[in-house]
Amino acid sequence: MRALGKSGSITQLLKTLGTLSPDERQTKGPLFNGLRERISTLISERKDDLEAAVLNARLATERVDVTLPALAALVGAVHPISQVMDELAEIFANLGFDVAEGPEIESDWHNFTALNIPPEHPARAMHDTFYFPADPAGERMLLRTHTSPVQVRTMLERKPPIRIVAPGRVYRCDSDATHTPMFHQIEGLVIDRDTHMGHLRWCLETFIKAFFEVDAVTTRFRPSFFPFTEPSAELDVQCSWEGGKLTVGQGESWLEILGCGMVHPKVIAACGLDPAEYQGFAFGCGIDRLAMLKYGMTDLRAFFDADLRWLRHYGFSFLDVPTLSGGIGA
Ligand code: 2NM
Repeated sequence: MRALGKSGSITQLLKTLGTLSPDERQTKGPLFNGLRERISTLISERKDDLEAAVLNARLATERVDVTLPALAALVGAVHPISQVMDELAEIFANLGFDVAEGPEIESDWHNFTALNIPPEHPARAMHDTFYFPADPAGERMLLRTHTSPVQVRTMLERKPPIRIVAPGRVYRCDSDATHTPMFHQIEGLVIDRDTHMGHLRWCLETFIKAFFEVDAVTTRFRPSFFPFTEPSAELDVQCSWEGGKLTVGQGESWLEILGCGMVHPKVIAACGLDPAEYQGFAFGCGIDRLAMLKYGMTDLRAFFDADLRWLRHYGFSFLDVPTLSGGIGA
């Protein structure tokens, strides 16, 4: 302003050019103009420097270090079901199981027929199935009612020995205080030449001890029925409700944990394996219920309310997610 403004010194100097003789103008003109150029350049350079300094000062104070952990209390939280799925994957990985996945929209054959539940079989009524409209050939796709079709696909694709767990969403047309139309299951499958129910029981007891973090569990097999296993059993584990608090492992009561059995020879054959050569066990378990038992939640429906207050109460910080084996999903 002081030099280049309307009444600035340089502007004034330039104005005097008009009053000078042509000779003087010839020498002073370039001199004054050079001076104006030089001052103008210096000013704009200084302006750039000052602006850069202001920006750097702001960057220094407003810097976001993206490598710092976010404040878990201010952002989201790990959903208890995700947490439990991670825990289960970890536990079974340590027992030599791979995690297997498959589609949630399944064919009737993978969800039922291959599992020894032919069309019109009364066992289909046990599953309140969500069906899609039939295609021109009359085939209806469905939302899988259990994760067993993942086991079917695995047997069709891989050669034994097979050791997998299949965790995931399953769907049944059922909704009340203890049922949601979508819920989570984990099923396990072991197929080899001489796998038997002793292996099954050891495997399940080891899993329960690891999951509930107890050193000892007493279990019992209760005879049951599933079309895809023979024999079939339900596994109960002793528990205590002393002081209104659930302890799993030992005690005066029994807790129903899961269903299991030896894979039916018809299922082994439907999945392309020779039942005279291969046999094995399978089990299935509700993840939502496991989460409720372990973390003391009372209402199943709250799992799916997406209520941040509930999630902050029960949710997990992503900072204390259990160490997952490198092998999972890899
Ligand atoms: C259960 C109980 C018992 C099961 C069986 C199979 C397959 F595909 F191998 F035949 N998968 N899962 C099974 C067996 C599931 O859920 C309560």
